[in-house]
Amino acid sequence: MSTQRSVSELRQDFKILDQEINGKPLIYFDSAASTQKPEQVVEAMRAYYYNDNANVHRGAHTLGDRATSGFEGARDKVVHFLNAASRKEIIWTKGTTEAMNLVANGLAPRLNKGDEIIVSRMEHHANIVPWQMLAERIGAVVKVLDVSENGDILVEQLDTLITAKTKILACTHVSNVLGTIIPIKEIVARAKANNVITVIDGAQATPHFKVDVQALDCDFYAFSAHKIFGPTGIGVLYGKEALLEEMPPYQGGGEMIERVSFEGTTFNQLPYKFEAGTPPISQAVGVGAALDYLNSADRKAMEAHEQALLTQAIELSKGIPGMRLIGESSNKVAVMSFLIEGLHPSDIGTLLDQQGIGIRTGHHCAMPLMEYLGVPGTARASFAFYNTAEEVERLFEALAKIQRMFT
Ligand code: C6P
Repeated sequence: MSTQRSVSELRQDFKILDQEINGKPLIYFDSAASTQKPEQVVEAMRAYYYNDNANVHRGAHTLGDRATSGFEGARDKVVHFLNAASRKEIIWTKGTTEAMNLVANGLAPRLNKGDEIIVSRMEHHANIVPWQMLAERIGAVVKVLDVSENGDILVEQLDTLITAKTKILACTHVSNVLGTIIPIKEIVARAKANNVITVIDGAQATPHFKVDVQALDCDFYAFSAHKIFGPTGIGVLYGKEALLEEMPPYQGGGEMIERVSFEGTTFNQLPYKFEAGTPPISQAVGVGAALDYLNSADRKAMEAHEQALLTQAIELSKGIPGMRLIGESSNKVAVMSFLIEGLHPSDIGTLLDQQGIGIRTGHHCAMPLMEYLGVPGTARASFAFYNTAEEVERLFEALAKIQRMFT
């Protein structure tokens, strides 16, 4: 018999959810922007500061050793979480955004004028702008992989999009706007067949399902801890060892060096070559606790629960006159972008907040996708395993009321 706790038991670990906003019980439907943190994560970070705080890799003392083992132990947990081949392949970053900037910088020496970088139209700005900046620096060209009307990637387009000049393909695993799960394994296979390096944005995939970077066979994969129930200020770049070895450091300073002299500097081994300065130690401890938390839970049950919430929401949306869902792929995570005729998305957000319901509105840092969809923004409700069917019902009661009163 399984000893794993049910999703309703797990919700009790999220004390923040147990409060009123504007006189109504809080409903948090903005987990795609940042997830809430279970008590176990907050407690691990508190315990670190109360008992173990020191700098890492330096001190000839017990606290330094404890801090180092918490920090490096968390890295080992990430190795397991992503099924990386080695701890050398796991680089701590500030988050997905910094990871993408690090890769774009590191791959610069591989590119020549006129080379091509492919990005999809549904990317977050974090997986567009670093490539545009790189392209500008080198004189390379950014090409766009298109999206179908219901929000899927047009994978077959790669047959014509990839040319002899294509060097990099950067694509998200899950769209933060549409919720679509992209067939990354297939995309990577097509890229690999043409010697194209693949950089995958896992910011919205890692919170929802298990990822295996070796099975995907991608070259790089990034995620942010704050979206997987961990702290802000830290994230991960996974990279294949051979590629990381050949890449130049991203930033210079302490930690990332082997020997410094005014005649020249040599760099530390992986992964430290990419981790200049005192790293985010308490945050790494928090990541370790978040991964322990996920490992101790039944991820399949979490996934099934989220999917049930999504199905319920899609069904209820049919009862709201003028409500239009944005992103109707048959393969998606529990993210629901929508519009209601006659209402601006930001007004929907404000009116829902008055009912204690927190969603996100706007362009979701995906302006090119908004332009393609022909909308200035959307309202987005995103669900996590700690949400309930009653909360989804309350969302739709509130939307029905707003629709009646304001359109
Ligand atoms: N998306 C959202 O509300 P950072 O900020 O570095 O932790 O993550 C950036 C990022 C990159 N890729 C994807 C697919 C993302 O969804 C995000 C963050 C949040 O959708 C905040 S804009």
